[in-house]
Amino acid sequence: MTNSDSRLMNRTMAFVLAGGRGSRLKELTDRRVKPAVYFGGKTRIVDFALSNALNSGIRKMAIATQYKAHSLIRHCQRGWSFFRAERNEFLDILPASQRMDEAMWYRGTADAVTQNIDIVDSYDVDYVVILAGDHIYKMDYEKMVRHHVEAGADVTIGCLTVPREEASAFGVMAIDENDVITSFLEKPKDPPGTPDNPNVTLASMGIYVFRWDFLRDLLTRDAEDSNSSHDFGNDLIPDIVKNGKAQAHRFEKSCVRAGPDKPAYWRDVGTVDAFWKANLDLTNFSPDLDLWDTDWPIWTYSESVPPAKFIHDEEKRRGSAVSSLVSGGCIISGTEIRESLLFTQVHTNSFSSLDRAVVLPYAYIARHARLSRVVIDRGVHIPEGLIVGEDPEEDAKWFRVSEGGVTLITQAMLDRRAAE
Ligand code: ADQ
Ligand code: ADP
Repeated sequence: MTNSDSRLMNRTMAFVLAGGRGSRLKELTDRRVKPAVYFGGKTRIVDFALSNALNSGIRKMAIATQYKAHSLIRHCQRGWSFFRAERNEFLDILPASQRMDEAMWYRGTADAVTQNIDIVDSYDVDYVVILAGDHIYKMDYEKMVRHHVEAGADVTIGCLTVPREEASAFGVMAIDENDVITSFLEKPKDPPGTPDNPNVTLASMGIYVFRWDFLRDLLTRDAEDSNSSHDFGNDLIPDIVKNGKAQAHRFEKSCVRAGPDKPAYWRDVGTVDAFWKANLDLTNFSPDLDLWDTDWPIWTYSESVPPAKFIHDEEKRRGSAVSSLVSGGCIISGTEIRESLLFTQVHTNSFSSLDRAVVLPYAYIARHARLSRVVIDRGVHIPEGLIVGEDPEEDAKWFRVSEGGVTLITQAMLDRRAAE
């Protein structure tokens, strides 16, 4: 490796797009944007992209925010403030602050970069990795940037194979024998299969590597184009595929696996069902996402809290958790918990039970509650004796029951129920 090679990551920045709501998460994104949604007991979704960048050796990052950004901004300020400007390290939070035009929000994902061209210029980098802040995965972006440099591409796009029936939510591509992209369709209604398997499609992960000077020119031209929606997937990527060289980078090449026999793990926890399942998968004997791996840690803002406490006495209280993750600060007082994930500072009470429950921070569960297949929002106060997960019709009267039969409970729903 030459000296300049070893400094590749010093010349690279990560630009994280975190402005879109994530409306399929329903009431979980009423008050916070999808990247700020909690995941995995201690972390939030955005921590995965940011940690990947940090673990890949990137020390210059920007995060573009827009919709309901307060909790995301607060999280980044508290948890990601260890960068040192004097060492030329940054995490800049870039709210759509109408810097270019008083009435202008970010019009699309590309516009979120365009409106900050001067800030990216000030970083003085050669390469930009564009990331979405809303997926759960572990990936070494350095390998992808190297692939981009070696291929001499205009853009390199992270991609993975997805079942064909799920592919209309993605940009899908066809490639040649060198993985150069020959066609690209953004969210096609009827996605094509791959040549060797009609049931799967090669999909864009929404991760792009560009040379900054190339992207800068492209964005400047796009900003002037009144026919453009100023979006990477709709406008910029199809244009490069047609007129330049777009390289596909397969996720398998740079994913960080939980073990040698483990699959390449990537999840879009974009629906209540997917969110619930991906969280509970962590309670498996040997999960496909390894949060304990000290070689590729997921960094976050962590509250200083005491250890989880379990209260159990043989007479009346049976406080226990099996096949579960229980975070710091929890008090499990006489509650039986199985296959569940409890975030920080959850307090549960006697004679209650939780089964396959995802419980966000600061939730309180009173006595005699019986909850199964639920997602409980932050700070929710579950009243005494509430039973959920046994009568879908009754649950659907008050709460949000997903297609997969998972019940989402928020405080607003409980308040409505109490007022009846
Ligand atoms: P989508 O999944 O539709 O497609 P998109 O809505 O473009 O994703 O959002 C990508 C990221 O940008 C998200 O993290 C979102 O929060 C953020 N974002 C959206 N609008 C924004 C705005 N105006 N300002 C700032 N940030 C914004 C994209 C690609 C597909 C690809 C999928 C992979 O277009 O080709 O397959 O991602 O998930
Ligand atoms: P119950 O389960 O009968 O509803 P509580 O949960 O109110 O009872 O209290 C049970 C026990 O939990 C208490 O005796 C105490 O030891 C512990 N506990 C309750 N609140 C706290 C707290 N804020 N900090 C530490 N321990 C607590």
